[in-house]
Amino acid sequence: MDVTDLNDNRPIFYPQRYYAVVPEGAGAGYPVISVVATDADAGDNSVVRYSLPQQSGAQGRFSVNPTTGELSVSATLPTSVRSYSIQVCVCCVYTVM
Ligand SMILES: [Ca+2]
Repeated sequence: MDVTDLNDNRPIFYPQRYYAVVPEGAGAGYPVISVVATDADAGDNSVVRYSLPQQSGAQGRFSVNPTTGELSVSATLPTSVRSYSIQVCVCCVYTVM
């Protein structure tokens, strides 16, 4: 009998909030922080992808690497804005069957 892992766990961020300081004038490609979500499933069922939803607050100035979770600056930040609150989404690649 084969016991197959079901994709029954959603990935979760830990910690749920990250804080990072970006120096003024940081340009495109500046690595801000890496976020990590873990998924309790095994193998392919634990593969996650990161994304920035439209309402993430990133305002086109940040991007996230879908596979590594690295958030980086994608457009030079204006010095007038002192802080950003950005929401990163994580999803499991394989959906529950
Ligand atoms: Ca999963």
